[in-house]
Amino acid sequence: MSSEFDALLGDVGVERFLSEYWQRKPLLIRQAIPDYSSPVEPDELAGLSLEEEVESRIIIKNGSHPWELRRGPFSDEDYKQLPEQDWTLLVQAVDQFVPEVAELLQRFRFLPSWRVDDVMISYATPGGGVGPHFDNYDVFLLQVEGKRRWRVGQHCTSESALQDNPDLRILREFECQDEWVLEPGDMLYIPPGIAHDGIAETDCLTYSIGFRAPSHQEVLVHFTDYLAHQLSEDVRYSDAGLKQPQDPAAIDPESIDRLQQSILELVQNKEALATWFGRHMTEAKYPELAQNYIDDDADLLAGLNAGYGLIHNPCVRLAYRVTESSEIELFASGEHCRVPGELKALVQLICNQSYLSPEALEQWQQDAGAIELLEQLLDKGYLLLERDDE
Ligand SMILES: [Mn+2]
Repeated sequence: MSSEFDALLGDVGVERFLSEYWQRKPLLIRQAIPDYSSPVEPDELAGLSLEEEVESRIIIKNGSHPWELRRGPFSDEDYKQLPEQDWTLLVQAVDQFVPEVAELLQRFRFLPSWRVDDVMISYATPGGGVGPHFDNYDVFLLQVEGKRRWRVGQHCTSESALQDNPDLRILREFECQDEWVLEPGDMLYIPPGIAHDGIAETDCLTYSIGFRAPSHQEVLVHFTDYLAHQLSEDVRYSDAGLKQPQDPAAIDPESIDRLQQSILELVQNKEALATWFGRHMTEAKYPELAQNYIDDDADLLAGLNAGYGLIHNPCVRLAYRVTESSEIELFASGEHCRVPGELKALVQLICNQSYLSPEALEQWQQDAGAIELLEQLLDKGYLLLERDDE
């Protein structure tokens, strides 16, 4: 089966990428996106790192100590004091600040969009890098400007020995298994747990398209917390029919069985699990930022009539699911709402299209439920009125 996304993956294509490489092994794709021109120039990236709400770091290979980490926001003065080379600037979640960068994510829609974490952009001077390390997330490293040498190494776990560095998780050992020099347009996929090390050969700009996966620890803690909030205080441990214990001080296996039975019944609630998961996976990275976009005067119908469409708030993640009773649960920024199954096509449009034109929405304008849903999303600032040409 061919897919519109095949070109991004070179000769491998989507189907083979998913069966052989995704979460399994690295893949180098030469000219994955030829002629990609960065919507953000290095000086604009540095400009972003001066902003309070932007998460940025500078790593200097031989600073006050090896691999010195400095955290933003930075000042012009900070930049003046940097050495000639051997340093890198990393700016997190640029997709949330620059919609043209978010556009890049459209090319990765052969993967669940709720798995996307962010697009981090790094600028490096020759010799710059963050040291050999591994991540728990899948990442696609797109070389956008200049050249960077990437080496990939062994499989790592939380047991892997790290260097004695207060700030960065740099591996003590690196067993190089492959290495390539990436040029503009080339892309390298690295699965979780694979050691990698990228060193700039020239001034260079690299985009990291990162995917997130919750740890089991996170799932257990947050799902049970969500479940617990829905339970009333009067459902509790019960031992009606208790036999007189042989030793009143002993916790007997039957008591543990009762307890385990009630826990299993609680966590087996698949609908609650699905709702929690949708909320969790759409939680905003920077919830405060999303608020900045709210326009209290926005009027949906007037906007549509005036030729405005709707775009996603760049800080908001959206997803949906079909419930057991065939209703639709729409998730946005860690919240959810339920709408009738008839609105499925609208919800799909909302979640998948980065721009909803007035024409695309025309058929929904007579549907009170549809209008109510869109107005709700507009009021919350999850969708924004915008003209196509803006
Ligand atoms: Mn990495």
